[in-house]
Amino acid sequence: MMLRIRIFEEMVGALVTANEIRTPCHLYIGQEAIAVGVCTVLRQDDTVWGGHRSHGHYLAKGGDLKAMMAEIFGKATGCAHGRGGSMHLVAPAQGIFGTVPLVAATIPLAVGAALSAKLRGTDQVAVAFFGDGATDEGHFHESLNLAALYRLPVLFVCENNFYSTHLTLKERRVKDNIVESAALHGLASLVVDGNDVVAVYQAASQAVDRARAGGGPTLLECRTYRWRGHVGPALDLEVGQNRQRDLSEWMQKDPIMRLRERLREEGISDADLSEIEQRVAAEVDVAVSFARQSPPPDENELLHHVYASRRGA
Ligand SMILES: Cc1ncc(C[n+]2csc(CCOP(=O)(O)OP(=O)(O)O)c2C)c(N)n1
Ligand SMILES: [Mg+2]
Repeated sequence: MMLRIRIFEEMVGALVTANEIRTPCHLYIGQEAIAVGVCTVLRQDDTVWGGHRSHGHYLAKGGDLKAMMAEIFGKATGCAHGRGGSMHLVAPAQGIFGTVPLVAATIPLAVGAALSAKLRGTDQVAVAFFGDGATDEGHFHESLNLAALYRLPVLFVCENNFYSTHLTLKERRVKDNIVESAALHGLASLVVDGNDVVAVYQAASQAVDRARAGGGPTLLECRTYRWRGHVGPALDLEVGQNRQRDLSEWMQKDPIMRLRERLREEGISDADLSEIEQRVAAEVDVAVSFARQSPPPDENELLHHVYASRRGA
C-alpha cells in the first residue's frame, strides 16, 4: 500500500510537470507509513477524515485508485464526479466522508462522526488526519476537549512534518510540544516515529482498541517529513537554509526502504518485492489511461452534486 501511494503520487507529480494535471496537488511522498499504519487497523465501517494532502489516506482506507486519478484529471468518472480535484476526495462506502483543504476543518467532523457512533451504540471509530499546521487552529483544541469530555471513539492523527506551507514549526511555536495538548485536555496520547509503518500500526492498534472499548480518544503525533514542496512535485530546496540538510537526513529514513529491509530480513525475496512494485506501476498506468479517456463533467450538470439535500439538484 505504501508503494501504491508512492508510485501513484510520482505519476501525479510527473503529470503536473507535463501540465496535463491542472488541479493543485499536495504530495504525500515520504509520509506513507502514517496513512498505511493507521488504516490497516481500521474496519471498512470506520470513518476517516483528511485535508489537502490526502491521496494516501484515501488509498489506504480502500478508496478506488482509478476514481481518484480521474478526479485529479477533473473527469466525470472521478470520485467526486470531477468537481473536487485532488483536495476533495470522497468514498462513503469505504468510510471516506471527505477530505477538505480548509486547514483543521475535518477535525470537528471526525468528532461528530464519533459522537454519532456513540449515540447509535455502534463500536465504529473515527479518525482525523491533519498536519502540525492544523494544531495552530482553535477548533483543534475545541475538538480535543469535547472528545475527551464525552469519551468519544476518535483518533486524532497529527502528521507532524514540521511545516505549514513554508513556515517551520519553530517559526510558529515556542515549543515542539504538540502532543502536550492531549494532557491539557485530558486524553491519552502517543508520539511515534511516523516513518516506521510497524510502529504506527502498533500505536494505532492501541488507540483504536481503547476507542472501541469505550476508553475514549487518543492524540497520536506521528513525526515525519514531506519530501516535496507544499504543493506540486518540486523538492522545495529554496525554502530555508536547513531544508536541504533535513530532507537528505529524512530521505535516509524512507518508510518504504525501511520496510523493504525489514521484509528482506524476514525472508521475502527481492523478486517478490519487485513483483509488487511492477504490479502497482501497472495499476497506476491503467488509471492514467482510464482518466485520460473519461469524459469531462457535462456542462448541463455542473450544478448537480453541489448540495446533498435534493437529488440531482
Ligand atoms: C483555515 C485555513 N487557513 C490557511 C490555509 C492555507 N493553507 C493551506 S495548507 C496550509 C498548511 C497546512 O500545514 P499542515 O497542517 O502542517 O499540513 P501539511 O501541508 O504540512 O501537510 C495552509 C496554511 C487554509 N487552506 N485553510
Ligand atoms: Mg505540516
